[in-house]
Amino acid sequence: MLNRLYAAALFAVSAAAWHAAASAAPALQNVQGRSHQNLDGRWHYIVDPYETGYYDYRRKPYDQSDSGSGGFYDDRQPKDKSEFVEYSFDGSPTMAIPGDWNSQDAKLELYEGTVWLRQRFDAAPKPGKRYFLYFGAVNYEAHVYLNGKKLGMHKGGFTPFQFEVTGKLNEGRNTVIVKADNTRHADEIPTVSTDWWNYGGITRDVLLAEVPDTYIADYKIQLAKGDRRRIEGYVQLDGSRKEQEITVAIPEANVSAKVRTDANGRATVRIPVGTLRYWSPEDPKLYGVTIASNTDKVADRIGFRTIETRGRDILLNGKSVFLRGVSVHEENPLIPGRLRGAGDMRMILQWAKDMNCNYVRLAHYPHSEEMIRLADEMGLMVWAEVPVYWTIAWENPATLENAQRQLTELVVRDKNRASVTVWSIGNETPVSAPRNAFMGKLADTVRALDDTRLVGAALEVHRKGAEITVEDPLADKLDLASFNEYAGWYWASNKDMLNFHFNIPYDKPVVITEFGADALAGYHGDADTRWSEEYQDQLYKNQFTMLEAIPGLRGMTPWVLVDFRSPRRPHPYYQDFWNRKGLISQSGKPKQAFHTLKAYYDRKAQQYKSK
Ligand code: GCB
Repeated sequence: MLNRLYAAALFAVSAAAWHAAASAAPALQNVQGRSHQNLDGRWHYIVDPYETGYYDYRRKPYDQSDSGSGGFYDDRQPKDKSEFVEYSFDGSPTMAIPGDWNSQDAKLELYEGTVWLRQRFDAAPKPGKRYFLYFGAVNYEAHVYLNGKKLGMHKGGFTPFQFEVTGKLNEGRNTVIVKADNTRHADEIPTVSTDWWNYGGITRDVLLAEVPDTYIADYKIQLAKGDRRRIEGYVQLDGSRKEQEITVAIPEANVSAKVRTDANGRATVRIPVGTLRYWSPEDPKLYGVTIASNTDKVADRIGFRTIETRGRDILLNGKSVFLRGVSVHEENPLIPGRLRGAGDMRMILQWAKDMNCNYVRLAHYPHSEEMIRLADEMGLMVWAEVPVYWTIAWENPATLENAQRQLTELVVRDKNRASVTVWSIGNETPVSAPRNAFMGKLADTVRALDDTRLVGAALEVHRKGAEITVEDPLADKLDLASFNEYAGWYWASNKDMLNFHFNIPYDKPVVITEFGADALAGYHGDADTRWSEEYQDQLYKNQFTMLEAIPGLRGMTPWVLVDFRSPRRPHPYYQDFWNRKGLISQSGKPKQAFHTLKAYYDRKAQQYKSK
């Protein structure tokens, strides 16, 4: 039901396309703010490289045939000593969920394939309530079964999804089984080639959410585009009582407004407001907001700010701002694996703040909702991105639909977060007619979903003799002239990079989405010694010299905050399967360039304060 609602409202992704890549519905807004039961904890798992638990020996999926049992989702126990069952979750090892499998079992470190995971929980479903089984993220393809019956599937490793399980829950014990498969495919999003670890499994929370029969499925409460005196958005109900009066209240701002939902359960929200304490990195003010219908009520903490461009300026709440940023992967260098909770996330974001950052690029895929909420709270603007990375299957319509759906799931989830200032539609996608068409559609999709943020993409540079430029028709569809450039590392070196200069032919704010150099922490040499801290440090200094000469320079997110694991980085001494472009080492120690970037950002902060 909700699925169809979204498909209708979200125009760009047809219902059929949504079903092709996912039978799951887009997730409930603010799931943590609802009554829920947490299904995290230790889940039993079975590694299934040949997918024996999914296909019969004629390679027919058990869950699509009547051929009976065999599928691991049955969680079968032999009824007597003569029954033949070849698997068992009982007695199989357990892993912590949320958590990637690669870091929890040595034999899974580089594993790409299927793992079955089982959790049991007790439920006491109440009449008049609806229930949703919610997954924060499963990488990459998830098939979900409840009490032996398939609920559906979802593709995409970084966005939430849910299944309605009203009427499907047992009173008492229930069993949820997930077939998670992180195999890379050329026509998926991302594609086979990336520069990060392909962590598999259930990497974010699993919840059983309980809502009333007619409930607040979604809402957007934000300042209108470019207008600090008006809150604009919508409330969407789902259920049998579609037409209701809704109260949107922000007590601290003396706001209490009533709107009525229509026959589709939708109400447009337009509320004039007085001067608010606008959210900014210096004052990350969040207001308590409640949305109440006759049947449901949900509370959130929301910041209000505007973000716009004017010519080459970026304006936050109408004031010129410089994006003092850094790029971040969702990985903990200290405890292997994906970030698992608020503690990990706070550590990473605090490291960025220690460099005097006011902005982070959460590369190259949607980070968790918790991370974005922390950025809201800690005062960091966010560039949020989908994993449309390098060369994907531009001409495959299913790949486009998948990218649109992942982008939609990201925007649906994070549209109420003040910290999100830029939606990024991809990274280093090479110019060609099919790619331009594909990326153009993604830009249209994101603009139609949300017009209150900037739209960016990490473009590539082109060199013409000593000139570094960007020649990309996609730039016309973006708000920022944003690009990656590896002067001094992948081309040129500290010795000669200053012979190059930038010529950026767009009347837009220039934001450098990446530059950087690898440095093995503790390895010292002179500024010409590759892999040394001195090389990286000098490269940053040279970059500042070059970048400061760009008239529209308004920000940067050097690559990258912390060393991160990558299978494409095999050098035995310098890399050892780590990308060493971190400003902080794998053990959490700042490298020289960390201090250099901090000093530069301190100057920038002063410069913009006096504007
Ligand atoms: C890039 C990519 C990033 C890589 C980085 C590198 O351009 O966007 O994902 O990790 O370069 O280190 O080469």
